[in-house]
Amino acid sequence: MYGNGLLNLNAPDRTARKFKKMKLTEYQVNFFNTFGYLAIFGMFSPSEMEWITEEFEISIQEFGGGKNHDGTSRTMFGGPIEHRPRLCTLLDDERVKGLIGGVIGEDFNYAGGDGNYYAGDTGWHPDGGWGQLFACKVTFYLDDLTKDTGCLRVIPGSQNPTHFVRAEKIDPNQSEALYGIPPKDFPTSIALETSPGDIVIFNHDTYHASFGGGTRRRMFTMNCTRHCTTEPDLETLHQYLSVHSAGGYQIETGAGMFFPTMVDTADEKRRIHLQQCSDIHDEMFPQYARRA
Ligand SMILES: O=C(O)CCC(=O)C(=O)O
Repeated sequence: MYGNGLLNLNAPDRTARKFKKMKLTEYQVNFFNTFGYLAIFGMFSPSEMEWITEEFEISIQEFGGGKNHDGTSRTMFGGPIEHRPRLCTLLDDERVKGLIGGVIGEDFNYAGGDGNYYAGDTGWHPDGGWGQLFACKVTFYLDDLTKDTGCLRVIPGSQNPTHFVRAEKIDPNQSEALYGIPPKDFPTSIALETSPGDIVIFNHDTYHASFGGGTRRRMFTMNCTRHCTTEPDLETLHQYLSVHSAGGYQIETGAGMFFPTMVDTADEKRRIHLQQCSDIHDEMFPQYARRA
């Protein structure tokens, strides 16, 4: 079930998998720009989700500490799509590229991501406070999730610096103390119930959360930024990578910004999305750059 009136808006994209190249409609781009997120239901077919889920499980088990997950806290690992050649191809997928490219430009930078077995609630937070559409996150949830079992929630429009949450510095996690309303029901927030294959993209500045999930809620993300050419944008990208990168987290990938499989299996088209972050990361964190 998909509430929030989104079904109609996104219904045409249930057939997206039939088309090689996906181009967002003007309505979808407007929706994303106004509300700070966009859900594409049924972007990946059940058979595609079978291999994606299998590859994710191998990745988190072998590279991500999944074997030690006991459900008491979140297990998280970096670059979830970067450890296995087939998962790396998500960055070559015309639908994924059409989605990201449609909101931040076709020459977008891929900037890693995180793979998770989540345990319990994730409180309200934005991933950034750039005050502009600088970075976005693509989310893959690998289980059926409802409003009562941990689906993604967003506060539509909260990416905008003038939104009341930001302008009035309201912490939605304090909703109970402030209004007597549990944070999961924070007024104006919506629950995006999804099944595997449904993809949600959101602006990093958009407040999001999850409530009521189990102890092994599987989810992975792809983070992306705009390709930068101006001085101010390049400065922002440096700031971004100083935190949100392998070097920022002091993780030795063996190949700088990305894990080697992502780089070693990249063709020219994929490199367009790897180059800028990789170059800047090598400058900022030469100690983690790949040795020749
Ligand atoms: O599904 C969730 O728990 C929310 C995900 C999240 O907070 C994030 O990816 O930043």
